[in-house]
This record gives sequence, C-alpha cells and structure tokens, in this order.
Amino acid sequence: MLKALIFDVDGTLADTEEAHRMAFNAAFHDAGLDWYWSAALYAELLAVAGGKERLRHYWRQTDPHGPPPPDAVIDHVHALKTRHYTALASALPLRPGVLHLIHEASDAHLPLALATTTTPANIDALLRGPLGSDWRHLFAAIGDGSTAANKKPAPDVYLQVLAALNVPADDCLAIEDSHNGLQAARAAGIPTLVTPGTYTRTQCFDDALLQLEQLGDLAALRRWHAAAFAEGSMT
Ligand code: XBP
Ligand code: MG
Repeated sequence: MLKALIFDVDGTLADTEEAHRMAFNAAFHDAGLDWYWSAALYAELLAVAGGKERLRHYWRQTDPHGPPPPDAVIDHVHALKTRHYTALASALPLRPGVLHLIHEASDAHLPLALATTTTPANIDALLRGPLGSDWRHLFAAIGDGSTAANKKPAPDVYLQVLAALNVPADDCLAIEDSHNGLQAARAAGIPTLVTPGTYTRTQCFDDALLQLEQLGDLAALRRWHAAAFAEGSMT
C-alpha cells in the first residue's frame, strides 16, 4: 500500500537543468574562465550528479595531466553559479501535474519527501514561489546536497528520507527524471516512476516501474503502485 511519495527536484518538480546550465556559464564569465558548456556538452556532463562534482569532472577533462582543482576554486565558482541559478529558479514554473499532486497528497495526509543532489538554497528558490515561503511544512523529510556527501546514483539521500519517514521502501514511490536518480532510488529498494525531462529523455529507464510524460493524479499513482505488487513485478 502506498504510504509516502518521494520527489526528486531537478528535472522532476521543474525542468530546471537549462537554468542550471545558464548559471554555470554565467559563473564561468564572472570567474574569468574561458569555459562554455553548450547544451550538448551539458547533457553529457549531467552524467555526473552534483554541481561541484560536475565542475571537478570537467576540470579534469580539460587538464587530465594537471593537478586537481583546488577546493577553494570549485567552491568559489559554484557559489557564483548558485547565485545566478537562484535568481533564475525563482521564475521557473513547476512541471504540469506537480502542484496538483503535491496538494492532493498533502490533503490526503500522504507523507511527502524530497531526495535531491542540489542545494537547500536552490530548492528554496524553486519552491517558495509556487508553494509559498513556508513550503517546507509540506514535506515530512528532505535529503539534499547538504545532508548526503555521496550524490546520486548513490542511494544516500533516499536512505536518509526512508529513515526519517520510517516507512518501508516497498510502501513508497519515488518520482525521478534521470538514470542517476532512478539508480539511486532503486538501490534504496524504492519502486520508482520516471518523468524524463528535456535533458534526460534519451537516458535508460529500464528499471523504472513506469515512464510517464507528466504526472497524473494520486489515485493513478496508488493504482500503479498496487498493480506493481499485485503482479509481483516488484522485487
Ligand atoms: C540534479 C543535479 C544537480 C543540478 C545542479 O539534482 O544533479 O547537481 O544539476 O545543482 P536532482 P547543484 O538530484 O534534483 O535531479 O549545482 O546545486 O548541484
Ligand atoms: Mg533530477
């Protein structure tokens, strides 16, 4: 029986990665770096979850034999990026069906959680508009880039919210947009529904319970979750 919904943030609650890409490029300009991440390159770099991890990965790509980038430099560029992103995110709409589902689940007293690799500042910038400045009261648990050092596809943020929810993984449904996110949720044993975003729709989602273009209502999620166990398709 479905006892909790766990939402990923970037790409799932809103199609945010183009804003992240623009923020990274603005930060490179501010920092005097002659880097530019095209949409095609960013789609490749999204294989690395976490903005700081993505920056380190790219730095090593551009200078494979040089020393690793100093943490202070990565932290500085990422702070510039977060400043640009939070300004952009405040104007981003939630994906179709998300707001309705969050309010429907909340009205039905179905616990909700967030499991993301992004930062608390980015989550607040995205959600305070559509959900209000007190949006945190809608979520029983939040696992994010500040609570888990290991980013997706590691299951850490999902394991954290499962412990906080005190609900068995089988009784939850995770909603994700990316292969990394799907892997993280499945590694935590959580049945997972995927709603691919602009940057992730060509990724592999073989282990998903279901792949949807957009979220439906809570009754549909309950039916899919029940059917998955009735068929025994969930291990
Ligand atoms: C997606 C990510 C994040 C964003 C960039 O997070 O991998 O790293 O791309 O945000 P989600 P930061 O788990 O919500 O899909 O720079 O704050 O990491
Ligand atoms: Mg995501």
